[in-house]
Amino acid sequence: MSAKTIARQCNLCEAHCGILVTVQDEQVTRIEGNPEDVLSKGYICPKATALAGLHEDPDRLRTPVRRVGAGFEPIGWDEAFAEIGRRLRAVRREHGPSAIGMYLGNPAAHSSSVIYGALLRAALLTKHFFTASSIDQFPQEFAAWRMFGSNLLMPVADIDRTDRLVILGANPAVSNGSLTTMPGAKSRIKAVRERGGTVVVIDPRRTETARLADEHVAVTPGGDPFLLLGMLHVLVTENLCDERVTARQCAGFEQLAALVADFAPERVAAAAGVEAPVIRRLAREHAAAGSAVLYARLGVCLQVTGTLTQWLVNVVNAVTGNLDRAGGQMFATPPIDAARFGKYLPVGHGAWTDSSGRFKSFRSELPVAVLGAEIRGGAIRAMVTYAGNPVLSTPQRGELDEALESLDFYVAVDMYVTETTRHADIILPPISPLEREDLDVLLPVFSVRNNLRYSARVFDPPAGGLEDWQILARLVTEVLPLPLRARTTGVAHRVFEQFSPLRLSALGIAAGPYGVLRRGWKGLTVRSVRESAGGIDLGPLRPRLRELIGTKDRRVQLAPADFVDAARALGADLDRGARARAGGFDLRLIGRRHLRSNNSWLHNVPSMVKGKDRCTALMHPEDAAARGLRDGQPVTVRSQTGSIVVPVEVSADIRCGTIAVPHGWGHQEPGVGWQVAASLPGKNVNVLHDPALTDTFSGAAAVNSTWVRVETVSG
Ligand SMILES: Nc1nc2c(c(=O)[nH]1)N[C@H]1C(S)=C(S)[C@@H](COP(=O)(O)OP(=O)(O)OC[C@H]3O[C@@H](n4cnc5c(=O)[nH]c(N)nc54)[C@H](O)[C@@H]3O)O[C@H]1N2
Ligand SMILES: Nc1nc2c(c(=O)[nH]1)N[C@H]1C(S)=C(S)[C@@H](COP(=O)(O)OP(=O)(O)OC[C@H]3O[C@@H](n4cnc5c(=O)[nH]c(N)nc54)[C@H](O)[C@@H]3O)O[C@H]1N2
Ligand code: SF4
Ligand SMILES: [Mo]
Repeated sequence: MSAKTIARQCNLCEAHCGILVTVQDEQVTRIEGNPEDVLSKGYICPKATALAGLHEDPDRLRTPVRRVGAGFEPIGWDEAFAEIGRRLRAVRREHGPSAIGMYLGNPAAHSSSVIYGALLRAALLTKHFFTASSIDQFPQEFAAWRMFGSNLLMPVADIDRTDRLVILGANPAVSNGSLTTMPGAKSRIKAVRERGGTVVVIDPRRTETARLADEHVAVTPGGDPFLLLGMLHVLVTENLCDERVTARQCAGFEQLAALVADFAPERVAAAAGVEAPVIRRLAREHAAAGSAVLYARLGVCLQVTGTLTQWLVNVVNAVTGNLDRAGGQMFATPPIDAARFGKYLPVGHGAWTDSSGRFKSFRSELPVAVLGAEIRGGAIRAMVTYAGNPVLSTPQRGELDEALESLDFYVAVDMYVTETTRHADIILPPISPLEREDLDVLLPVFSVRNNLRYSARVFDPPAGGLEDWQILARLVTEVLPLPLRARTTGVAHRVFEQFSPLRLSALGIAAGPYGVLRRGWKGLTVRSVRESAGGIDLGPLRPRLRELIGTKDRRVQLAPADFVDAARALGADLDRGARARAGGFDLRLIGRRHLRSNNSWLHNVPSMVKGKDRCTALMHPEDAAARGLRDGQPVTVRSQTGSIVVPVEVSADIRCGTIAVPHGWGHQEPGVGWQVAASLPGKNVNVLHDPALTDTFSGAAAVNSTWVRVETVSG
């Protein structure tokens, strides 16, 4: 048969790079970047080729399976749904709706099937809803909600036009950007310098991104809020703020000025781990640049001070006049303009709490760090997980395995028997990514250019194969209080089939800013996107804060009172450090991502794991020498919560006093279905992180804050 080439996107991470997939005799023979793609312009990372590996992977589930003893056996879809419905309804009847918990993982957000995830969540009416957001961008949402009046208003760094890019706690050269979706981040960063701009990276590690920068500032882990308060002190006391813009756009400048008065660089330098003259210079240069943007992500988000730091990042941008202008922090105008309605959606902070009463719900969710505790305490009796692997991805003191095992019933929507889903009674697998067609309607909200792109199917779905949204729709019909007839005759099911995510998206686009309802026959349609193999470019980001802002006075809140109080109380984190060191925990543990790894789930594709062991503890030569450690030697990394044994990797790229271990490893558990992953298991770093240690405001897990010690392995 002759070869054919199909244009679509790689949906493994947020970048959603355009790819060209060549197929011959039902085999993928080539995956390459699509030069016509309006956002990625031909760039792909090595993970794109993993799509072929996933498609062909013999370990990938192709039919529903039911647990029997220690293993799983295939069952039919109808039988599976009937059983799931019976069991979930029984739990709800006996213990109420909140006894069914739901966890929605990261890949869910990379396909429009997520609409049905939200619908299932609504149908379950449970208070026990969790997502990977609470070990990801929760602090950014919280800061956005308080400053701009909507959690959806997380600003994007306008990297393609800025004169000064300052990155803290992000490594886009590896991650390709998150909540500033920037495929080909390396070229974009290089381009800032090529056009005469400056790039600074603030990170305890000299990362792949730092290597591309003019300057690397090796902040101490958790030191960022001190650094930013010091910068704000300089901006305010040296009159470097853009008064005209601040007066027009913002409220609370006086309170902010009063707060930062106490944070002179000389006072915060030690806590930040950055010398005072550097802090002063960073502030002056940010103010002096034609345009400048501070861009921050996971390294500062997943901290006790996550919300606080994100607030200060936004404040630095706002007071220097860099909010809502080209080259600064901006808001996209996506084809489905969810952010416009964000201000009308209540965030409902604290509408309910976890059983301990300590953790408040935020936009109808509880922080995932309490998941294990809620199950063990009996508040959750059944679980639904969709595209998530919380056993490896979240800190649970290593107790989630036992907790999941203790459930009355657990159903997982996933295509692998993972460390998490191995505890399920039934696993429902969607078809392979290459068998799906999709429209990327979520991520344009955070893209560096406005765009709309379409993914064509590479292969026809196999007979009887279902997409995620179809599986989730069936689960909705099983848990809704429908008359039995509606379920058994499939009426409800046929109704849902009329409302596929693609159709719903088409409606959203028609009603959106570029759609036919606004623009008439020239408007953007799904058909026009389908016909353009690289998607449709909808132009650079445009100023639009006035239209979006949802605060009462329609101004950016520079100084929410509780944030100001928390900033004044910042010393507490230093106290925690002093106590930890007194207890013999003398190193700070941070995370690390690799270009060939994607959270917990690409380790079963051989080309993604070949080469040397990547689950290592990166350590500075001085720290290694002080402990008598050699490169490659296995060491015990111990925290107050747990311990793991991994090889040490000695490198001057990391700040003294800090070690970095990647997450998503630890595939050695019995019964997991991914055999390649199980043969190179690595260790689960999240057993070292204390689930009780969370961002003060949002409850997000603070996994870049953990005090550890490193010892030679005894015996
Ligand atoms: N290859 C690859 N790409 C990915 C992923 C992946 O797993 N692999 N995951 C995707 C997902 S889900 C996300 S959310 C994004 C994440 O995207 P990023 O946030 O860009 O990714 P990280 O590598 O976690 O970057 C965090 C950085 O913060 C630094 N850091 C740690 N602690 C501190 C601190 O206290 N202060 C400062 N200033 N820096 C600190 C770390 O050294 C690290 O360089 O990446 C996405 N892309
Ligand atoms: N210590 C530490 N922990 C971290 C982080 C960190 O930096 N440090 N990063 C955190 C971040 S940013 C994130 S986003 C989370 C991720 O946390 P999770 O979302 O819980 O975990 P993933 O590893 O992304 O697991 C994804 C699962 O979904 C399945 N899957 C993949 N694609 C699909 C699909 O299309 N449909 C279905 N139904 N299933 C699919 C995979 O088989 C896998 O089991 O991890 C977090 N954990
Ligand atoms: S950066 Fe890599 S994994 Fe992410 S979408 Fe692009 S090709 Fe796929
Ligand atoms: Mo993430």
